[in-house]
Amino acid sequence: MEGAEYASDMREGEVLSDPESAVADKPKPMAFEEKDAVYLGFDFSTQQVKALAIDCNLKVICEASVLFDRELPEFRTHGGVNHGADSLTATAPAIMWVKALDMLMDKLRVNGLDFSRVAALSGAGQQHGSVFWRTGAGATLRALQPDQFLHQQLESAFSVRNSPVWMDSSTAEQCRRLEEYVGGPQKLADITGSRAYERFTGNQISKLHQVNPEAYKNTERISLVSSFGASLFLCEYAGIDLSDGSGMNLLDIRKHDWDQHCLDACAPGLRSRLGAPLASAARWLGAVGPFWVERYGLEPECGVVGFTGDNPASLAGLRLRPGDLALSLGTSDTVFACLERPQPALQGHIFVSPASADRYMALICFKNGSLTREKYRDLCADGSWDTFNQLLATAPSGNLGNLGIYWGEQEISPRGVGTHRRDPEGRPVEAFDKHTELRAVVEGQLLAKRAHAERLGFEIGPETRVLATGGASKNLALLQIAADVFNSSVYTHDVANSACLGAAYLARLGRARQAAGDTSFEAVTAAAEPFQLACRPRPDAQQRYAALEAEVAGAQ
Ligand code: XUL
Repeated sequence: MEGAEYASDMREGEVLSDPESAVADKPKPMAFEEKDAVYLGFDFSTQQVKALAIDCNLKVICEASVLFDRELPEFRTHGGVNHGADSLTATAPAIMWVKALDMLMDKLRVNGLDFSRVAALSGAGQQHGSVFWRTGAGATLRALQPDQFLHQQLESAFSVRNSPVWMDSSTAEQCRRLEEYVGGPQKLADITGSRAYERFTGNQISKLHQVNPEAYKNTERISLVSSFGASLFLCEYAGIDLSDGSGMNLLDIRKHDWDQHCLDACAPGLRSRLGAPLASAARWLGAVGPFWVERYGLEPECGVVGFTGDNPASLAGLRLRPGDLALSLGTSDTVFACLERPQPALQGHIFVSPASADRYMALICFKNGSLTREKYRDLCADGSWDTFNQLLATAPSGNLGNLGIYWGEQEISPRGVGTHRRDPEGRPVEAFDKHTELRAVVEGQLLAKRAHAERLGFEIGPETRVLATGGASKNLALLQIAADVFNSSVYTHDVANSACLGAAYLARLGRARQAAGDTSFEAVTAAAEPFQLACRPRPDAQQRYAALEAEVAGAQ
């Protein structure tokens, strides 16, 4: 029977009966006066589910969150995740996310949200995680009863109880096979925006099909965490958003369709299980299901806009425009950039942009971020950021040609480990004095970010803005070096919950487009608070860093 089922797999170009295809016939959402409208953004993140509501002036009017470990202890997660004995597998129970949503909605109500004002909602999900819906679950979604909790009704909706999440790294074998099948890692990156990564969903599905073919066979639909969230609100399966779908190693990021070769390499019958990807960014999917109207008092016209990944939603929350780059300086450092002409490479990722499908975003994760800066603060500056900054100031920018790479942890971009110091002639050296060391740590990290971003197609121009977020964005000495390295002004903006906020912006964008056609993201977020200028590049910055830049690019 399995063979017959696989033979019916749909091919490229074939029309799927997806809830989205019915959207065009639905009435335009005119039921709310814009001045009263509220937009809700959810974030199904790793450790918690959060939501915030904004009004028509983009002011946050209500927030709530549910922390998995603390508020749902029965699932025994650590940081929202269950780690396998092999230390490679990482999963989370999909039903835990459902139960958390039941609780979150009640908290929003208690916190005073008037659900009848919500004109549209959207959301973000931790990227790459997958939800496997058991055969028949679509019918259950359509028949949700408002007098019961969601989690009571969806208890047996999943063919795989524990959903693989982004921290999983158990699919090295599947990654190797996929790259081989499509003609090598760069070929796969050219199609899907990334070489094969263990956490990417195609490889996770491939593993599931191999180790648990029965569960795969009993699966009628596979969602990302994002489209799973949208499906709950729509009470029907929602398509996968193009931006979040770019984190699967399955989507052709230029054709906006699944790549048949990649599907074939991962598992049979995959196209029909994934459904058609959404046709545009911030896609209006239709109205919330009757469950939400009757249980929470949402209006029947309240719209669901395609949910996206947490990183794309953060890019929207930070309101990056083409030519901008965001530096998120946290435990690990992340670079986001908004691109028009992407060049997929062997490091970093290219995703379709969350706000307009003809643009792209680059995402590069660096494992050695704050922990490295803190380690050298402790070693060279007695644990004091003030001393750290004073020492930084005593070494000139460009560090007289001295350069360091500090990968205390196995680095992701690029793969590597160890500490490497070079003198101005490029000779390896064992140690630097304190001020040279600290400058080498900071300049090395920032130059690597510039090299990786440029390799993915990021072009620094006169209009480029670097937006710094995260703990280290409070450090002005560090931001000045960022301004000099990127030869661009650096801005800061305290955006708490950028993914939730971005999702709320996308909800507003989706509704505006549905009502009035081609509205831009910039237009619907124009009222948001502007960024604050932190530092301008010094006039000779470019010249000071030119030689080092070339050297760092060669070492990455
Ligand atoms: C990005 C990634 C993580 C998750 C975290 O590729 O794996 O940032 O999205 O939620």
